[in-house]
Amino acid sequence: GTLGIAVIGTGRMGADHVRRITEVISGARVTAVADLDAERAKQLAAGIDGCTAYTDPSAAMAADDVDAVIIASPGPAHEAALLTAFEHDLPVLCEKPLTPDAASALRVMEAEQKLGHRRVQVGFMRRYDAEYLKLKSLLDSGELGRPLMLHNRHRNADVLPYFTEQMLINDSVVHEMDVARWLLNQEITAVTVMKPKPSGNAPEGLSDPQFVVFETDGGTLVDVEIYVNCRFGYQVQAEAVCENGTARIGEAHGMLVNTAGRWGGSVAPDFVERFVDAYDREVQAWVDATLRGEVTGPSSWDGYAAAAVCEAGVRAQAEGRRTEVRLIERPALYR
Ligand code: ISE
Repeated sequence: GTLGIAVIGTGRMGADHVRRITEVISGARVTAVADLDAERAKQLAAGIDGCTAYTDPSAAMAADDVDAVIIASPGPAHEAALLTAFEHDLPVLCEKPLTPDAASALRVMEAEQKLGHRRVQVGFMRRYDAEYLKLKSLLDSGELGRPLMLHNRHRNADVLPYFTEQMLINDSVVHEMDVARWLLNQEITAVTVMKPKPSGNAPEGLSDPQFVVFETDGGTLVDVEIYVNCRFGYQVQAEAVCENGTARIGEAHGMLVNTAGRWGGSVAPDFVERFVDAYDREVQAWVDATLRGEVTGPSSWDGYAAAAVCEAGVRAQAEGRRTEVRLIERPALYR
């Protein structure tokens, strides 16, 4: 059959998921959109056959033609939307972060465990990016030996004026937290944040770029250069340094042009373009799993672990010192 999906939040990400489900993904259609901005929701719904606009996410999730939910509202609104989805026992693809802090993520995990089965896939879409998948299978093969260090560079051309220091961690570096855990099959045990003299591109009060270091329970050292006003484009790169070799992704992308004594390629302008295939693969995988009655990909545990590391990261950033991460015992449902 065809999955009827409610998309909660019709901002940049939500609207792009509506486009993706309508134009790219097979096996699903958008039957509901919900946003506090009634006008924006109505506009979006108007362009889709059989789609109803709501302002209240609970009303959208209660609708008969809704079989599954994508939560793409701002992070602080995720907990309420997730608990409502659980009330209707609906499968959920929840955009990162699952929730912005460990305590709320724990409440979500508690509620999901009460259902007795997983319901959540978290939107850590880099796990569906072709290059990250290649890197993961190379590391998993053991061909290069044990990973010693993982270098990451995460650059945005620019960010919206309301972007805060905390969002550097919670909204941006959160991806490297998940990618490090996933690539290495290790948990992050401590975070340190260092800050160079801010770029002249950074708005007043935003220390940008920053250098974040994770220690892990497997002894691998992970570093992240986060620079969200680099101006030249959106660039995400990673390099694993192992005992017997290294592997690097995020280098040249697409076409290489030679002309008039010059050669070069282009840099994506933003994450929607750079990771378009990863988002498509992530949502298609979620729809296919849901149609099979399964839940796959990053779980609420992964969302909780990232939230706990984010909390430690924001503390390390504010206090300027190494901050340890404490996780609860991993519940059976997520092993
Ligand atoms: C944004 O929310 C994302 O998820 C992007 O992947 C990240 O690069 C960007 O910095 C975030 O603001």
